[in-house]
Amino acid sequence: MKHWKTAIKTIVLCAGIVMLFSCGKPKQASNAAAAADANAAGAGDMVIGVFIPGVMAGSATYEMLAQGVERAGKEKNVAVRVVEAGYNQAEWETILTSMAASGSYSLIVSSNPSLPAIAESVSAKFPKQKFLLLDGNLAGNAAIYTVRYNQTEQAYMAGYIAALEARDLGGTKVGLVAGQEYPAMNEIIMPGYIRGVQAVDPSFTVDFRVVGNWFDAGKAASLARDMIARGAKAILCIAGGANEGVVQAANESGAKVVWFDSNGYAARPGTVVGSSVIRQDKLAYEKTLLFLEGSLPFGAADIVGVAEGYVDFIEDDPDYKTAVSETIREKQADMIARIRNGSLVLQE
Ligand code: RBF
Repeated sequence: MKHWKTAIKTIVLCAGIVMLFSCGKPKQASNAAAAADANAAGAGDMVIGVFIPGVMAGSATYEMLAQGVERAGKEKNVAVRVVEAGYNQAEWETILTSMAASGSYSLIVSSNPSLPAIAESVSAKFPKQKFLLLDGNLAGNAAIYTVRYNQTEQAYMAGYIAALEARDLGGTKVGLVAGQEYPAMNEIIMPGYIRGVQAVDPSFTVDFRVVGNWFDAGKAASLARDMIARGAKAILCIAGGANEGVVQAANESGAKVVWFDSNGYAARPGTVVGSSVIRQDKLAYEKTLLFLEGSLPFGAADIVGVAEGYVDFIEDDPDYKTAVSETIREKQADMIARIRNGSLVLQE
């Protein structure tokens, strides 16, 4: 009798875990698939998991994350499994918990400012699980290493080009469309953007709007149309898959768009006038390699920026040269040179 109860309990528990890994989450791993990967790689139980808090399509930050980890895995012959956790943020901790509970992952890599708190809570239940978190900040947990970007620099460079373009179009206003509000947005990115804008002209103002998610391009387009109607001449978009709506709206009315995280000039040549980027693929690759070599400093929290080569502004794209006048490109280049040579210090 007792045995039956234990057996039933075990079956229910296993079914629960299997369901968790197979219900409607694209590219989600099953334990069996993860184990198969490990065997295929000939690396015993070494599987590195990449937890995508959202989906990859339309979010360069996540695409670069997966690319970087996969490159390191390939080089060291270690299997990498990407788990897209989807847009329902309420499910993220459960999904991350099942990954840790599976015991399949020697390391779980992820990225965004909300992950440190989630990973810390998972870590309390599964202390052996190691985490590498980019674009997040947490020091002092022996199972977690974080590294974030100097987003004051990244946002400042975006604000500067937005204001130069707005002034050129006879305006005094620029915009920022964000997927949602979060501390890094409100306390670092937004203030950095305003600083960049007002370095061009202290009287310029920023119209800030929030989509409410990272996928609704229709909503982003209507927000952008309204901003443009109220005088915004250039808009920075940080809204993942919803960015396309901002590009659409700007394109209809001759307003300009500034891209964040990756090179976005090709999204609409002539409309996209700036790309303020992070080298997330490079950072994910290098930190994963460090882990595989046994020297990732768990417990530490680092920050990298322009000086270290992980924050940049793309100036050498032909579409930048066609979209932006030489005079404006020179002004932008001067400002970037001042950040590089240390005469303009943008600390958080
Ligand atoms: N950025 C994206 O590009 N796509 C996303 O799906 C996305 N989801 C996020 C969810 C949360 C809870 C938070 C705090 C941030 C998210 N970000 C997303 C923003 C991302 O971490 C980063 O701040 C921006 O990409 C700018 O570098």
